[in-house]
Amino acid sequence: MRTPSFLQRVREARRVVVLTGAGVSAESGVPTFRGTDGLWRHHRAEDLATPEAFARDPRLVWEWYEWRRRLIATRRPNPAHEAIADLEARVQEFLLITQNVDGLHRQAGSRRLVELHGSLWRVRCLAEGTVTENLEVPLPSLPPYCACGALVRPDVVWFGEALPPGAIRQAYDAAESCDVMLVVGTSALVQPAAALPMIGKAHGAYVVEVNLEPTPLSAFADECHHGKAGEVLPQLLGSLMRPRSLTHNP
Ligand code: BV8
Repeated sequence: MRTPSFLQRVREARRVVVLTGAGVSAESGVPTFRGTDGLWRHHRAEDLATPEAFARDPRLVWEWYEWRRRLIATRRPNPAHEAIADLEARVQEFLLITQNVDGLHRQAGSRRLVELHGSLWRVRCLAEGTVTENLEVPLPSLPPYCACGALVRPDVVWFGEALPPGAIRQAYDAAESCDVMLVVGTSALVQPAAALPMIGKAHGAYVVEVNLEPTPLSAFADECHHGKAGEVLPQLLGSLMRPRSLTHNP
């Protein structure tokens, strides 16, 4: 008996989970974290995305976020984001877990999603802890302030900070109970997100990786598709979108 393909498994799956990283937004023109395009004014993202960097120089860190917000505001979701949003509509139980903070999945129509690392379109008051959506481009001042007069920070998870308990619990629960996990555009280096595919696999999920290059996950995945997510995903999921009668089951 031939091993069921990814498509057959998705068709038969009760619960599908998708985990994405910066690579899913690359074809929208958003720099990835560790790619050659990941530098800003010679700073590495990892050096700026920390509470220490913010405490030391909130203006510099906000200039980096302002630069990203301005860039992302001019970008649109690409076919990879759209294919994932289409998949959500066709699966009984679906969860998209994203490490990205750019908001492009939501723009593409994804609704059942967890933003593990927060969003750069939300800000959090350092005094009150209140979180508000902020789509202002450009920001009124750098660094921006709350109406109460205190500094605000981006509502994202920095290195060395704990992930929101609700978000990581939801992600672990989904990874432990899914039938298929599709991992797209992540170097699989950042924890605890990078552990999710292994948790899925340990609980019997069929794990498929779509990435430009091999990652530490590649050796463990059941299928690896190396290429651009905006090209691979529509091909991989495209026949799911057509009625069953029109597609030849490979
Ligand atoms: C925490 C928000 C504990 C900010 C980000 C072991 C266990 C636990 C923690 C650790 C551990 N080891 C180390 C740690 C600490 C650290 C960590 O993992 N460090 C790494 C660098 C080793 N983890 C943490 O600090 C986490 N916190 O563990 O807290 C704790 C507990 C209790 C109390 C206190 C503390 C917090 C991690 C979250 C950090 N915040 N972002 C912001 O964005 O401004 S992470 C950042 O990296 C982004 O979110 C990004 O999405 C994420 C992961 O990177 P990728 O998405 O994978 O992006 P990358 O550029 O690396 O790769 C892109 C891939 O796409 C590449 O493979 C490329 O080939 C591919 N690609 C490119 N183009 C395409 C493509 N693929 C397809 N198509 C294309 N077109």
